[in-house]
Amino acid sequence: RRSIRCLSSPTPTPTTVISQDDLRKLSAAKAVEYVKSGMVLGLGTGSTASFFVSEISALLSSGKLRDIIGVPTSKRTFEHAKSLGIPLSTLDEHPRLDLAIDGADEVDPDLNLVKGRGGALLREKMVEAASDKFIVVVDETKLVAGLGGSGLAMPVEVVQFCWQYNLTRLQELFKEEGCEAKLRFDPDGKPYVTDNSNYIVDLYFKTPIVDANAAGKEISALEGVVEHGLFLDMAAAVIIAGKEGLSIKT
Ligand code: ABF
Repeated sequence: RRSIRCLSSPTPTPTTVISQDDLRKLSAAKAVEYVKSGMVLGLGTGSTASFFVSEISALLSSGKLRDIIGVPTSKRTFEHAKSLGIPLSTLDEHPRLDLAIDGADEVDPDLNLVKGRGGALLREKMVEAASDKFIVVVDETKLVAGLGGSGLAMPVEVVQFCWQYNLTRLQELFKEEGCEAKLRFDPDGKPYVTDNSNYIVDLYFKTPIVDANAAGKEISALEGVVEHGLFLDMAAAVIIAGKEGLSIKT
């Protein structure tokens, strides 16, 4: 049974304008409270997770945290954490993590997620599945009644070999749902290439996915699919920052 705990918020005056970044910072700052010295930490990707990485670095510098080892979920996060001097490792060296903190693109009422619009879904899923606890940090715009229901992309990482074949099969899988499959491109017009040298096919659903478990299994069963952005039954808690304050769903 899910529960929601509402926490107090900075009391906004009528003139206070809270930006989406402010909300993401609040969520990331709350997540830091779950971190203890000596932990091996999964470091997520995306703007909210990057605020968390900066917070961890500040706490290490001030001596409030010690002996943290970070396992980044993307090359981007690796570079950011390295530039801040956070000691880093890999799943090869640390196959079990204490805690992972990451953002998400969609969160449903059962804490199932769509992730990977930032392109890092494979490493995110590997690191977060290897963590004893996975906590998600979002602003309230990420909450949906059903996954795929935002009308935005549900990413699938596919091998480059015959990507069009992969795309067609993915589209056929959900043709009754009126799903549209599109190859992701970089702003320069070239196909987007993931950290693992794969492509991404973004699935656009017209209505929320009815059975996300079944959908995930069907997608994974396609040869040529590397990973999909449905993160089901993985999150232990979601910290949500909204204009009315912070809440934690468990
Ligand atoms: C990662 O970054 C991804 O799984 C997700 O696609 C994205 C969310 O980014 P942001 O926090 O910037 O909204 O967590």
